Amino acid sequence: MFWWVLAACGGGEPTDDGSASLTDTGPFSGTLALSFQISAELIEVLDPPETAAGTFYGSIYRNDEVNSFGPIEGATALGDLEIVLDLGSSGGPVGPVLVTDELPVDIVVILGFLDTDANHTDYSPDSGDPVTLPGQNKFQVEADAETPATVLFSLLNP
Ligand SMILES: [Ca+2]
Repeated sequence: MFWWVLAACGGGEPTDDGSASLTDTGPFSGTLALSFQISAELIEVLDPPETAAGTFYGSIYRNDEVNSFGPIEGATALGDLEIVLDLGSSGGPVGPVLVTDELPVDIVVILGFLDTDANHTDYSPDSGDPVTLPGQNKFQVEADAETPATVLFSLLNP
């Protein structure tokens, strides 16, 4: 019910099996094992009948391509995420639900939204969709390791 997609414009090169590989990863790379969490307080203010369930649409960026508002102009995602989630009534954390493909050893930021009303048209959140904030979703990718990472929704898109 979920899959991992490398960004088509992420500097990858097609390989024989049709997948893509990062060209600037170098010899050191690692993965993140992603879990997801939303606060119970945020669940309470969701617009009924919406629940903390839906499809998460997001992207992974290098920390130096993100400011406190989001990706900077010209930022290139290391990869995109599309994951069906149900965080229940407690808000989780739920997971790990996905292990990413190899990422460069760097601090990365996961930005995205939970489309609780299943109405996205251009991979953008509309009013009331839970979103992740840059400052709370930075993760260090460790070399040759699968590092646990919990993505937190902490705001409803205004
Ligand atoms: Ca939506």
